[in-house]
Amino acid sequence: MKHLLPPLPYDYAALEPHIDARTMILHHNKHHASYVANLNSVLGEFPELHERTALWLLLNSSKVPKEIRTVVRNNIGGHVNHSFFWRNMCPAAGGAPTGLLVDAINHDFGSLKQFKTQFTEAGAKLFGSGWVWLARTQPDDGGSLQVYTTSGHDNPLMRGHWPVMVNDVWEHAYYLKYENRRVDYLNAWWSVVNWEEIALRFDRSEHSAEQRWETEGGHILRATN
Ligand code: MN3
Repeated sequence: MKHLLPPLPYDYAALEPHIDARTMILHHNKHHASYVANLNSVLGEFPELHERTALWLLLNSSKVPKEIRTVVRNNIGGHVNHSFFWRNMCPAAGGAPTGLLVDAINHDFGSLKQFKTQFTEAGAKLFGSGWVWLARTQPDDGGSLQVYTTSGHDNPLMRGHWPVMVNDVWEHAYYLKYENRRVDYLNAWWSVVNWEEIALRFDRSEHSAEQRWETEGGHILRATN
Protein backbone atom coordinates (compact mmCIF):
# COMPACT_ATOMS: atom_id res chain seq x y z
CA MET A 1 0.00 0.00 0.00
CA LYS A 2 1.28 3.43 -0.90
CA HIS A 3 0.63 6.65 0.99
CA LEU A 4 -1.43 9.14 -1.01
CA LEU A 5 -1.66 12.91 -1.25
CA PRO A 6 -5.24 13.72 -0.15
CA PRO A 7 -7.07 16.10 -2.50
CA LEU A 8 -7.69 19.58 -1.08
CA PRO A 9 -11.28 19.76 0.20
CA TYR A 10 -11.72 23.12 -1.68
CA ASP A 11 -10.20 24.94 -4.67
CA TYR A 12 -6.69 26.32 -4.51
CA ALA A 13 -8.08 29.85 -4.73
CA ALA A 14 -10.85 29.26 -2.18
CA LEU A 15 -8.98 30.82 0.75
CA GLU A 16 -8.22 34.08 -1.08
CA PRO A 17 -7.49 36.79 -0.13
CA HIS A 18 -6.18 35.47 3.19
CA ILE A 19 -4.15 32.66 1.66
CA ASP A 20 -3.34 33.11 -2.01
CA ALA A 21 -3.81 30.42 -4.66
CA ARG A 22 -0.13 30.33 -5.59
CA THR A 23 0.87 29.55 -2.01
CA MET A 24 -1.81 26.87 -1.78
CA ILE A 25 -0.72 25.21 -5.05
CA LEU A 26 2.92 25.10 -4.01
CA HIS A 27 2.10 24.08 -0.48
CA HIS A 28 -0.23 21.21 -1.37
CA ASN A 29 0.99 20.10 -4.77
CA LYS A 30 4.73 20.49 -4.15
CA HIS A 31 5.52 20.50 -0.42
CA HIS A 32 2.94 18.02 0.84
CA ALA A 33 3.27 15.94 -2.34
CA SER A 34 7.02 15.68 -1.81
CA TYR A 35 6.60 14.35 1.75
CA VAL A 36 4.34 11.62 0.37
CA ALA A 37 6.70 10.84 -2.52
CA ASN A 38 9.76 10.73 -0.24
CA LEU A 39 7.94 8.47 2.16
CA ASN A 40 6.89 5.98 -0.52
CA SER A 41 10.36 6.06 -1.98
CA VAL A 42 12.19 5.42 1.29
CA LEU A 43 9.73 2.72 2.39
CA GLY A 44 10.07 0.96 -0.97
CA GLU A 45 12.88 -1.30 0.16
CA PHE A 46 11.30 -2.18 3.50
CA PRO A 47 8.35 -4.49 2.75
CA GLU A 48 7.79 -5.07 6.48
CA LEU A 49 6.62 -1.43 6.66
CA HIS A 50 4.37 -1.46 3.59
CA GLU A 51 1.19 -2.25 5.50
CA ARG A 52 1.92 0.13 8.37
CA THR A 53 -0.43 3.11 8.60
CA ALA A 54 0.78 6.70 8.63
CA LEU A 55 -0.15 7.03 12.32
CA TRP A 56 1.76 3.87 13.21
CA LEU A 57 4.84 5.20 11.46
CA LEU A 58 4.50 8.53 13.26
CA LEU A 59 4.23 6.93 16.68
CA ASN A 60 6.63 4.00 16.35
CA SER A 61 9.77 5.69 15.20
CA SER A 62 11.91 3.38 17.36
CA LYS A 63 10.65 0.36 15.40
CA VAL A 64 11.65 1.86 12.05
CA PRO A 65 15.09 0.68 10.84
CA LYS A 66 17.78 3.09 11.94
CA GLU A 67 19.05 3.91 8.46
CA ILE A 68 15.69 5.40 7.42
CA ARG A 69 14.36 6.55 10.80
CA THR A 70 15.05 10.28 10.42
CA VAL A 71 13.78 10.44 6.84
CA VAL A 72 10.62 8.55 7.78
CA ARG A 73 10.05 10.72 10.84
CA ASN A 74 10.41 13.99 8.93
CA ASN A 75 8.23 12.95 6.01
CA ILE A 76 5.51 11.12 7.92
CA GLY A 77 5.07 14.11 10.20
CA GLY A 78 4.84 16.38 7.15
CA HIS A 79 2.25 14.09 5.62
CA VAL A 80 0.09 13.64 8.75
CA ASN A 81 0.23 17.30 9.80
CA HIS A 82 -0.67 18.67 6.37
CA SER A 83 -3.50 16.11 5.95
CA PHE A 84 -4.94 17.56 9.14
CA PHE A 85 -4.13 21.19 8.31
CA TRP A 86 -6.11 21.32 5.02
CA ARG A 87 -9.30 20.16 6.75
CA ASN A 88 -8.68 22.65 9.52
CA MET A 89 -9.40 25.51 7.06
CA CYS A 90 -12.27 26.32 4.71
CA PRO A 91 -13.63 29.19 2.61
CA ALA A 92 -16.20 31.60 4.04
CA ALA A 93 -15.09 30.59 7.50
CA GLY A 94 -13.91 32.42 10.58
CA GLY A 95 -16.46 33.50 13.15
CA ALA A 96 -16.48 31.64 16.43
CA PRO A 97 -16.58 28.04 17.60
CA THR A 98 -19.70 26.36 18.92
CA GLY A 99 -20.69 23.53 21.22
CA LEU A 100 -18.63 21.96 23.95
CA LEU A 101 -15.46 23.47 22.51
CA VAL A 102 -16.56 26.99 23.51
CA ASP A 103 -17.04 25.95 27.13
CA ALA A 104 -13.66 24.24 27.18
CA ILE A 105 -11.92 27.28 25.66
CA ASN A 106 -13.58 29.61 28.17
CA HIS A 107 -12.65 27.27 31.00
CA ASP A 108 -9.00 26.82 30.02
CA PHE A 109 -8.15 30.22 28.52
CA GLY A 110 -10.68 32.63 30.05
CA SER A 111 -12.24 33.64 26.72
CA LEU A 112 -12.07 33.03 22.99
CA LYS A 113 -10.18 36.30 22.63
CA GLN A 114 -7.54 35.25 25.13
CA PHE A 115 -7.19 31.86 23.47
CA LYS A 116 -6.69 33.46 20.04
CA THR A 117 -4.08 35.85 21.43
CA GLN A 118 -2.18 33.00 23.05
CA PHE A 119 -2.31 30.89 19.87
CA THR A 120 -1.13 33.78 17.67
CA GLU A 121 1.66 34.72 20.09
CA ALA A 122 2.90 31.14 20.31
CA GLY A 123 3.04 30.95 16.51
CA ALA A 124 4.82 34.28 16.29
CA LYS A 125 7.46 33.28 18.86
CA LEU A 126 8.32 29.89 17.35
CA PHE A 127 11.93 29.97 16.21
CA GLY A 128 12.47 28.33 12.84
CA SER A 129 10.01 25.95 11.20
CA GLY A 130 7.16 24.24 12.99
CA TRP A 131 3.50 24.16 13.88
CA VAL A 132 1.28 25.82 16.48
CA TRP A 133 -1.36 23.61 18.09
CA LEU A 134 -4.41 23.55 20.27
CA ALA A 135 -4.20 20.12 21.86
CA ARG A 136 -5.99 18.26 24.62
CA THR A 137 -4.24 16.25 27.29
CA GLN A 138 -5.39 12.72 28.16
CA PRO A 139 -8.55 12.52 30.32
CA ASP A 140 -6.56 10.93 33.17
CA ASP A 141 -4.12 13.84 32.89
CA GLY A 142 -6.85 16.45 33.33
CA GLY A 143 -8.10 16.58 29.72
CA SER A 144 -7.28 20.29 29.53
CA LEU A 145 -6.65 22.33 26.40
CA GLN A 146 -3.15 23.61 25.79
CA VAL A 147 -1.52 25.86 23.21
CA TYR A 148 2.04 25.07 22.21
CA THR A 149 4.35 24.77 19.23
CA THR A 150 6.32 21.83 17.89
CA SER A 151 9.38 22.12 15.72
CA GLY A 152 9.88 20.42 12.38
CA HIS A 153 6.90 18.16 11.76
CA ASP A 154 6.37 16.84 15.28
CA ASN A 155 2.76 16.30 16.38
CA PRO A 156 0.97 16.34 19.79
CA LEU A 157 0.11 12.65 19.28
CA MET A 158 3.80 11.99 19.88
CA ARG A 159 3.39 13.23 23.46
CA GLY A 160 0.06 11.50 24.03
CA HIS A 161 -2.07 14.61 23.42
CA TRP A 162 -5.01 14.88 21.04
CA PRO A 163 -4.56 17.56 18.31
CA VAL A 164 -7.68 19.74 18.08
CA MET A 165 -6.48 22.59 15.86
CA VAL A 166 -3.30 23.52 14.02
CA ASN A 167 -1.62 26.21 11.98
CA ASP A 168 1.45 25.76 9.82
CA VAL A 169 4.19 28.28 10.61
CA TRP A 170 6.82 27.05 8.19
CA GLU A 171 7.79 29.93 5.90
CA HIS A 172 6.44 28.03 2.87
CA ALA A 173 2.93 28.52 4.33
CA TYR A 174 3.00 32.31 4.02
CA TYR A 175 6.19 33.74 2.55
CA LEU A 176 4.96 34.43 -1.02
CA LYS A 177 2.17 36.69 0.18
CA TYR A 178 3.27 37.90 3.61
CA GLU A 179 7.06 37.74 3.11
CA ASN A 180 8.66 38.00 6.58
CA ARG A 181 5.48 39.32 8.25
CA ARG A 182 4.51 36.10 10.00
CA VAL A 183 2.24 37.90 12.48
CA ASP A 184 0.14 39.31 9.61
CA TYR A 185 -0.32 35.77 8.32
CA LEU A 186 -1.21 34.46 11.78
CA ASN A 187 -3.81 37.21 12.24
CA ALA A 188 -5.31 36.78 8.75
CA TRP A 189 -5.48 33.03 9.23
CA TRP A 190 -8.38 33.34 11.70
CA SER A 191 -10.58 34.22 8.70
CA VAL A 192 -10.16 30.74 7.22
CA VAL A 193 -10.45 28.66 10.38
CA ASN A 194 -12.95 25.82 9.99
CA TRP A 195 -14.54 25.94 13.44
CA GLU A 196 -17.05 23.28 12.54
CA GLU A 197 -14.31 20.71 11.87
CA ILE A 198 -12.39 21.81 14.97
CA ALA A 199 -15.47 21.49 17.18
CA LEU A 200 -15.95 17.97 15.79
CA ARG A 201 -12.36 17.13 16.62
CA PHE A 202 -12.86 18.38 20.13
CA ASP A 203 -15.99 16.25 20.50
CA ARG A 204 -13.98 13.29 19.20
CA SER A 205 -11.47 13.77 22.00
CA GLU A 206 -14.22 12.37 24.24
CA HIS A 207 -14.42 9.16 22.22
CA SER A 208 -12.57 5.99 23.07
CA ALA A 209 -8.97 5.85 21.92
CA GLU A 210 -9.91 3.14 19.45
CA GLN A 211 -12.66 5.21 17.82
CA ARG A 212 -10.43 8.25 17.66
CA TRP A 213 -7.66 6.38 15.91
CA GLU A 214 -10.07 4.93 13.41
CA THR A 215 -11.50 8.32 12.47
CA GLU A 216 -8.11 10.01 12.39
CA GLY A 217 -6.55 7.24 10.31
CA GLY A 218 -9.49 7.35 7.89
CA HIS A 219 -8.49 10.86 6.85
CA ILE A 220 -4.96 9.87 5.90
CA LEU A 221 -5.28 8.28 2.52
CA ARG A 222 -3.58 5.20 1.15
CA ALA A 223 -3.81 3.35 -2.14
CA THR A 224 -5.33 -0.10 -1.90
CA ASN A 225 -2.65 -1.72 -4.01
MN1 MN3 B 1 3.54 23.22 5.33
